[in-house]
Amino acid sequence: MSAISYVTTPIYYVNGEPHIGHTYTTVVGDFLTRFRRLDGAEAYYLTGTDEHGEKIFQAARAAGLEPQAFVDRISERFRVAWRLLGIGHDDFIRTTEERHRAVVRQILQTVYDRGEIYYDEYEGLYCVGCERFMTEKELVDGQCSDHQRVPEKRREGNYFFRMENHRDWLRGHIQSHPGFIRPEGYRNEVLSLLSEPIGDLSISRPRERVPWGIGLPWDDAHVTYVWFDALINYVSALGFPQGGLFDRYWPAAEHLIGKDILKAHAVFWPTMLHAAGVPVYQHLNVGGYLMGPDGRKMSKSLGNQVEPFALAERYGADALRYYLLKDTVYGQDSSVGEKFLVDRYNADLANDLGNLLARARALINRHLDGTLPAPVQETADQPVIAAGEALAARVRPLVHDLRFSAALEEVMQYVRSLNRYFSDQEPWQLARDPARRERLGTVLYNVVEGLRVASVLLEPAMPEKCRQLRAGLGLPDATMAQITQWGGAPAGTRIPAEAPLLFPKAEMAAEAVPASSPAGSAAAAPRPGAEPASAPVPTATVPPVAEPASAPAGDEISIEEFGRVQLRVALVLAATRVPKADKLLQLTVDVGEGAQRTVVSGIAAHYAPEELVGRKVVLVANLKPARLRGILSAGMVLAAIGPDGTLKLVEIDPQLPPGSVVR
Ligand code: ME8
Repeated sequence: MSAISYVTTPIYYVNGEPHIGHTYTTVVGDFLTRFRRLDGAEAYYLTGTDEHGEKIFQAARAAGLEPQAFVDRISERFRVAWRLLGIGHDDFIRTTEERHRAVVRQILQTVYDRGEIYYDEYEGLYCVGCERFMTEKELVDGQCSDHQRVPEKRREGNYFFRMENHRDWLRGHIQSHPGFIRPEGYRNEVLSLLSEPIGDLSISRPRERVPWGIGLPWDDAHVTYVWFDALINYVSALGFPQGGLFDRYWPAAEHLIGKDILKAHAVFWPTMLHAAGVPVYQHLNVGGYLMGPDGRKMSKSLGNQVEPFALAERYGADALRYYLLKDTVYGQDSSVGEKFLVDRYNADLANDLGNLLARARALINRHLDGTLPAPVQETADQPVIAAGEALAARVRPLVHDLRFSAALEEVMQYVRSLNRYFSDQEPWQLARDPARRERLGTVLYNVVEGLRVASVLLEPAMPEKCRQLRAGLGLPDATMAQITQWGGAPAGTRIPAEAPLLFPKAEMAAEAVPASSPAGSAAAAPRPGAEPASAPVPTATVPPVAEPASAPAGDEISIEEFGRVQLRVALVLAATRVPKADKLLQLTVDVGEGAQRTVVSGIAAHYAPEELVGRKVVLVANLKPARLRGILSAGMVLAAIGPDGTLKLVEIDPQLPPGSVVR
């Protein structure tokens, strides 16, 4: 593998909110970049927003805003979205930035000076959704199939790029570089497209019709066609043509796109580069489409949209990332939905991974003084050890071949083999026999080391959770080079006595995540009237930037009155049902007072007792004790009531120690 990696996503249009399709491509890019970086590569990851053109101009007008104010607002939503999902891009480019505009003008001038651009009158069918002229052949029943609308007939004076002149060269290049466009089906699609004339490309729009764009350097009455402008982001972000980033990363360029923009990336972009005398990219990786849970194209009218930020809020960003990578085959279309996510989460993350971690931690803390012992391996340990050592070697080529789901499945199979080892060796039995202490230590060491190995290979998919997994074992972060030798977890490591439950079992929400639901907190809920009714921008799906707080409702209390309520972080140590009481659970909690407290809580219809152990909740600690069904309850656990009456515990950052004051 090349030691340099430069991965890009499409720059997304800012005429609407970030959605699951954008999320998917951006998560794939983040995964690829993190994987390579862990594997020793010097990796650079670029994303951004596409902000010029007719479509954006129309959307700004409909929102009643100046184009710049409009694009500033939506572009920021994308930044916030990627922060929420743990995307670690190195740069975020916007086409309205001067650093980009200058490079677009420079490339246009070069191509113009080389005689590759001419002026002509043109009549054709234009789809504003695609922002391009369509050929009759591309239409289905006279409509653009991507946007389900009849393109407009347009006649206007445009500048044209002599794209057709580069067709033979491009065909030759694709034929002699098998990995240029992948997976292969898309390569064949492009070769077939290139087997007939592709014509020249209109690269300008009259400013009087589209005032929102980059003026042509030689004729300011025309602005640059949005695709010619947007594609250049991949080099302008690297500071083209000056050395530095461009020289380092461009030779390794690898674009990730969805199949909807194949032609622009596989035909327009390489011919543009060729005409400008710039080497072309290394790879074009084409992803399939995510469909609704019903297998149909997602649309507002069908109500089958999947809202990524509501899902991330409910199940965690890493769970969503993992699910998108694991349950799709890159390059092919896949159905996605909340139910599928919950099933995948419970099977792989809560059961296979989280459970094993919790069990190993509990045994080490209970029987080995919370210290990882040195192993003394036996023959029975060989399968797990040997498989661990070989794992990275199996996963690497799968990632290289864009088979992300298969790569993650390899790691999960290994986690399952660790689970089998754990149950075969029965460490809880070994713990009963003082003479078998060494054997107990070895089995638990191997499970911990195996979890460490898995955590490094899963980290590109779940960066935050994998770090937490290692923290729960007292282990530092590691690279792939540090897992190839068995035994990297140092004997003598102290295992923290407390750690949050990594993947508490998930239940499908009573109601599916509603379309256009806010990204979580009540503060992010769309406020009536916040957006002009006619705006094509859907209601907030990412928390709007700087929402003002809403006015207090109902009776007011003073800060002093509120101060009398003592709220404390409580760790649930045990939970049981209260006999003959459907609604009540008896909880044993640690509120950092030395002694434990008993609290009776009316949440039995909403939580199973075993789900609660290990969670940190908020307790009203100075509530007058009350006797419920004969049990003295010393405090009250806070929960929120959902619209349908379901109760959800108010949980708190698991890093906080029991007894922490909440105010
Ligand atoms: O096309 N499933 O921006 P865009 C999977 N600005 N991926 C999807 C998807 C779906 N249902 N819907 C969208 C543009 N995508 C241009 C790009 S690049 C120089 C300019 C993803 O906001 C997929 O990656 O319409 C697709 O290519 C991209 O979003 C289109 O985003």
